[in-house]
Amino acid sequence: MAKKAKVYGSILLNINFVAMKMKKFVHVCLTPALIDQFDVSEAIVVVIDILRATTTMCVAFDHGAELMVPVEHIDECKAYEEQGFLIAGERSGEQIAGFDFGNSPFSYGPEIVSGKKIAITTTNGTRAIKAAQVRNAKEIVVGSFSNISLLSRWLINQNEHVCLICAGWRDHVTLEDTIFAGALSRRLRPHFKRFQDTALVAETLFQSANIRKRYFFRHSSHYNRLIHLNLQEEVKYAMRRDTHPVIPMMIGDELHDISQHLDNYQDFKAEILAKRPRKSVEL
Ligand code: 3SL
Repeated sequence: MAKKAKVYGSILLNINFVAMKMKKFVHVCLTPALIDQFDVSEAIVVVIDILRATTTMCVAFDHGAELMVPVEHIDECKAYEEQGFLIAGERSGEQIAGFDFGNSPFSYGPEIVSGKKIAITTTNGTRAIKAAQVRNAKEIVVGSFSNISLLSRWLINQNEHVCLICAGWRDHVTLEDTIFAGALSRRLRPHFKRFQDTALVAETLFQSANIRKRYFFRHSSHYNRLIHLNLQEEVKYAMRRDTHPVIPMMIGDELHDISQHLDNYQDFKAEILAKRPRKSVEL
């Protein structure tokens, strides 16, 4: 009898857990200009900048970077040099003069970034991260095709609302970020109950893009911008799946890879926060 009660008890617990999970929503924010339509304080935000910032961040962490500090402004980024950081900066696709790197995933080889701290500023990607941060997002993680499987599995296990923020281009919607949001949303759909309409918009776009890849590329404005800069190989690289299975998460003002601590990332987070009560650099 007691054994039966225990079994029923655990079935009920499981049903409750699944029901709780099913109440969580997935929002897709198509451009940072729409971010105030969402209360991100109760959600895990995934920042998406496929070409190229969030792809490049995944590469840097997979190649052993210790941490990255995303900042909005060029001077702010430069100021980190004095603290021994490598500095990475891009505007309109091109490396900022005097910086160690631009935003090319190919510049972040293990021999260059392993064990290093990197401050980074990009036109849209780092700006989207900061936009989520000032709105007190519950957590902020970085998404790209290169970490899609690990990231989606982790999101499914968190039992939290999720908001996918596309960095876009200067507040405009971009095809590649929306397509990725659709790919991720599609993986989350069986595990979440409530999806905002933009999630379906993104998923539908992802499905069409899967069938007509060339058509979508040819019409993507940022793809064309990068092609003019002779960066077609980078675009191809950014579209490859699961090449860099890491989960960069904002902890304080820093991005850290939590992929080694997936079961209990909160302990890792507390450890980092205790070790580094550092404030952002004063200008
Ligand atoms: O906008 C950004 O943050 C960048 O990713 C743009 S670029 O691909 O480096 O041009």
